[in-house]
Amino acid sequence: MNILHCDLDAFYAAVEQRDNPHLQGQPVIIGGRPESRGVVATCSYEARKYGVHSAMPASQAYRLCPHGTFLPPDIKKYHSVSRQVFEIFTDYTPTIEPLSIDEAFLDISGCHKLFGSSQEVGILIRKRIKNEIGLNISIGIADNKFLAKLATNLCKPDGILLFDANMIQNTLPKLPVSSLWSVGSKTAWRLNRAGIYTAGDLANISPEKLQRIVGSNASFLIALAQGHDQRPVCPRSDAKSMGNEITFPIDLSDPAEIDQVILELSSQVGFRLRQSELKACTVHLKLRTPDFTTVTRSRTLGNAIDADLVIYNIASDLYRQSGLTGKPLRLTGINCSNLIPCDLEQPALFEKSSDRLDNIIDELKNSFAGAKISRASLMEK
Ligand code: DCP
Ligand code: MG
Repeated sequence: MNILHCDLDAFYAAVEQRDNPHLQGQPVIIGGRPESRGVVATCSYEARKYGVHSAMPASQAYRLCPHGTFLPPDIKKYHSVSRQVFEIFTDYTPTIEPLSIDEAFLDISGCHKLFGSSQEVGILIRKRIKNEIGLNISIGIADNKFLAKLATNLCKPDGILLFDANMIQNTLPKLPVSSLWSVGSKTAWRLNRAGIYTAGDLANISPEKLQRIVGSNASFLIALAQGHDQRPVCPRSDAKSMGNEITFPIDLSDPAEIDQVILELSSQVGFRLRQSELKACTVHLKLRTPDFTTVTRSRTLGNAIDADLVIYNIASDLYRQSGLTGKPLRLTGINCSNLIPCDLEQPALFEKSSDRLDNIIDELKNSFAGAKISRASLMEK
């Protein structure tokens, strides 16, 4: 039981509740303004009781929870909190695979002598994040990545759960197929249509039959349904590419709104690159139209990059040159490839002004908590 999956609870909303005590225990919704066409990034568990969730149009969230407090995201602040959280992880193991701004796998095989059992390490990490950062993190513990993440989902919010042999035998078979890694709503629908509803149903099916339904993913899915997952925790620099994408709840066509999504995705990918101490030489933009046609555009640079705004400028440029500006889109994604570790990169002759500004803004925000400091260009957008 050496794999920990750690995921902060209602991350953006929890940071705002921490920094504004009058919001504690209240429904807080982070994202677009209720009157805008924006979407919900996340919301506090108090707001989830009303049916509000991530990616829902903000106007719908307002109808469900009109008394909620709606706040715009303060991405820079969340990045700096996230860095503090990841720093705590590194006190326990170097084998950390960041999945997003608030989520990571930790392989803690080597740290039992120093810190005790996996459960004790989990308890310690939860306590430190609560005491030193003021946030709740849920932690799943298991023998492999799939079961650890499943455990986190089962114990959220503010929980810790060991997915042991007893749970593999008694709990896993009863879970719906949608709990399995890579089974989205479409695959779940196809499985259900074939009479396969639970992980238990999947665990006993012949690979040949399953292959006819899900294709080459069949043996991987059967292994997961039986509680097996061989994938190692891939620390930072093993990744070949890093990307994030968003499928919109309703198609978007307004170039300003798409640009805003590109900015958000750039900051997510930039964050992951910096967390992994990697830089990218190629930026890819992926656009999918309502008829599922996927268009990708990419640009390879002479230097390696990791700053949000540099990624954004390239991706936004690719969007404008894509021929799809103003056309409806159902998905937008950004992927960075040709990754190199930061310490292998040739040092730039002159520090780029955008990087320097990133650092200055981070420092100011850290020194004056709650202050509204941002780039004018971002504020205009
Ligand atoms: N996020 C976003 N847009 C989404 C999903 C998430 O901007 N469609 C942002 C806001 C979240 C953060 O990423 O706070 C982390 O995502 P999670 O999926 O971990 O969601 P939360 O941490 O908010 O809630 P949970 O307790 O379910 O983990
Ligand atoms: Mg989370």
